Amino acid sequence: MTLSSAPETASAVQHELRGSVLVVTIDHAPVNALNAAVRRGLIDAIEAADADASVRAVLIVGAGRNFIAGADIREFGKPAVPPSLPEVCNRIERCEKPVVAAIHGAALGGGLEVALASHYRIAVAGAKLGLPEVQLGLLPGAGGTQRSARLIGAQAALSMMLSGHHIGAEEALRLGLVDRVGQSDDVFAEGLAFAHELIATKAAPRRTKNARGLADKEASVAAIAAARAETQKKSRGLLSPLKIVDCVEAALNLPFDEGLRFEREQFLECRESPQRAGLVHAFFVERETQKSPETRDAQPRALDRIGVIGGGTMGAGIAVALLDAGLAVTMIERDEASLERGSAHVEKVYDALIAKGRLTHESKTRALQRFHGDTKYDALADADLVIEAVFEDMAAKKAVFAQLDRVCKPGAVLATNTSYLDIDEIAASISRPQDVLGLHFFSPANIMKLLEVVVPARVSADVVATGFELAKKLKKVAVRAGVCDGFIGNRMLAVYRAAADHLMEDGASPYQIDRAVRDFGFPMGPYQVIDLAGGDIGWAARKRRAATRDPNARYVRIGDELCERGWFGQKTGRGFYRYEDGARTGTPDAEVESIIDAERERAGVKPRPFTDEQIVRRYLAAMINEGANIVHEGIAQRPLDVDATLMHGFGFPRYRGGPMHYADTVGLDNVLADIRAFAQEDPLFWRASPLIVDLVARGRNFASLNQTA
Ligand code: 3H9
Repeated sequence: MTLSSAPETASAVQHELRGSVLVVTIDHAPVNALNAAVRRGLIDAIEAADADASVRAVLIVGAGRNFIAGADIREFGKPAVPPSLPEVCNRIERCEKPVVAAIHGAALGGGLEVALASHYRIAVAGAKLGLPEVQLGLLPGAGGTQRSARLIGAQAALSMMLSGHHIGAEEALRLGLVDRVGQSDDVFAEGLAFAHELIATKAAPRRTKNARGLADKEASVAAIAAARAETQKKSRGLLSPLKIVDCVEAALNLPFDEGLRFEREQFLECRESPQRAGLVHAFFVERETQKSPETRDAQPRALDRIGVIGGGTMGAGIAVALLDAGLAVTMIERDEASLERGSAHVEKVYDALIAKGRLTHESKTRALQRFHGDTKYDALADADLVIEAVFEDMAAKKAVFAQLDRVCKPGAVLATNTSYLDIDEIAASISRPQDVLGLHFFSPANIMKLLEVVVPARVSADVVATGFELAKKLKKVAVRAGVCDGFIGNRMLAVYRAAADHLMEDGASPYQIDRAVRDFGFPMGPYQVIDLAGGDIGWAARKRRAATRDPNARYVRIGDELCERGWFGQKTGRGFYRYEDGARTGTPDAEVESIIDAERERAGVKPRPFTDEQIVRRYLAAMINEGANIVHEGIAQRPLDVDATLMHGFGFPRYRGGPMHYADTVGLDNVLADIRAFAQEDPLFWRASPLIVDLVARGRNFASLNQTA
């Protein structure tokens, strides 16, 4: 059971006496975040409890689906309003009557800190307890580092805070984070019974600051040292993970109050940092992108039986993503041999997961029970949604859609996974254009979080809403995109890769470019990515576009030179890097450098040196400028949709919040000045986006365009 919400006019925290228990209910929809009103209300309630002799225990519960989801993230970056959360937690801990926190749903971050400051804790089934601050570039800043370590020991506390993962009620009981798990899911009844029991047994307040979880000093020192070594290796670009370790060390070595002061200083430093701003932006972006005019206005259609056309890498990856979400999948291939290959591809994805220990044979068997293959389109007569993933050729796609038009039931959603073809043209080729949608997955489709929901002109709103609903089922970040060559992500990729190629021909080596881009925070540089994906893919696209390319546009031939030698990257053992004996990490190749030298000479370029910073500035200016064009043309609804695309499909570091957020942090006027300076050399490539020019003229930034769609 969950407690029902009080009317909106009611205050964010109510308290009422139930016998001798003061029941304090936090009621601040949607997730009981600890904004100023809730903080004030909690202090008032505890003051009331201490002042009233008839109160013998206090029970804190949350209304709605959660206990408390944490500090109010929307307050960060704004002037602080007292009381602070540390003051609230300290006041709860000082209460002279026993305080029970009864937890259902989320008790996260500051929410768990309120529970830790309470004297007793009970959780019911479905509770999620965690300290996820690290995922927002923060650390628990209301005593959480000091109290959690004292309560459950250094190792368990570090593991919770460094991973940011939440745990369930049973696991919390095992760790000693809660005292008991409720017999039923009625959190109010369970909490009240616990409070009455404490009164009956004359239990005194039990303050977590006095808990003995760090008593084994040797074990604590070892846990801290191990966490520090591990964190130093893993937390590139992030500020808070090492500070979390420092705070737990402070919990071990300092008196409680000094530890709290130390934690506060570290917290404030993190809160004011750009990486916190980037990660909080990312948090909201991931939620905002799910909102589109269509999801607001229309209901999704049914989504149980799904068809996938094509069993290549993409089709198989999509099938696995669907199966993993519990959906039934029918794969169509043109003949038995192709179908067998397609099924084998699906199995291979699962076998790779089993080999890595991420999946059991039983789970694979269970998933494959929902998988069927067929060579006849008629097998899709019952499908609610079909995703076409055949090769990128307009005639082939139209042939598939003609079949779908013939066999699918009325109202079935017909989606294409094309990366760049004109979906309006595909839609116009059949009798039901209103049912045709783009669902653009990224490889590997069962892993990559991004799904571009591409919206053709004649599609009906409920079909678009169905695309978003599918993304939700697949736990993907859906971004609404308009129809154009490359949609949002690949269109931007083409431009910033061209900027990288220009840098390479002008004098930077591909190895320096990759390093500079990695040091910025991308997991890989552009040339490593080309080698991983296969250089032949881009080569084919370049050949396809050759006829329509502006003859005056700069064209760098280095990639073509490598492909002409059959150097397609990892799969051929050579690309921009050498991969000796099947190695997955490449080594620089002197021969590639001579090819680059020869191309520079052929193009009449006198090579010049670039610093890593200059490389990153050009790379990002190209990315930001094209992102702005995409927003300007309405292909992306808002700058935040571009941010989500780059963070979830193209490795843009989350802690930098995406290219558009990043542009705001460096200042749009600075980005514009860079673009104009680069345009001196190549005015055709570096044309400032009208959107940037307009925003700079009006003294505004991209964030000002990020209202809800
Ligand atoms: C912290 O606590 C710091 C302290 O240690 C120190 C302080 C001194 N604030 O996710 P949903 C909004 S840091 C404000 O779609 P679900 C969210 O934006 C915090 N708003 O629902 C959305 O708004 P909208 C540590 C918040 O059911 C709506 O609530 N805590 C907050 O799928 C529904 O959210 C965390 O990091 C917030 N804290 O999942 C927990 N949280 O409707 C962050 C959510 O306008 N939250 N909103 O789009 C979550 O993980 C999930 O929201 C939760 C619910 C699991 C709670």
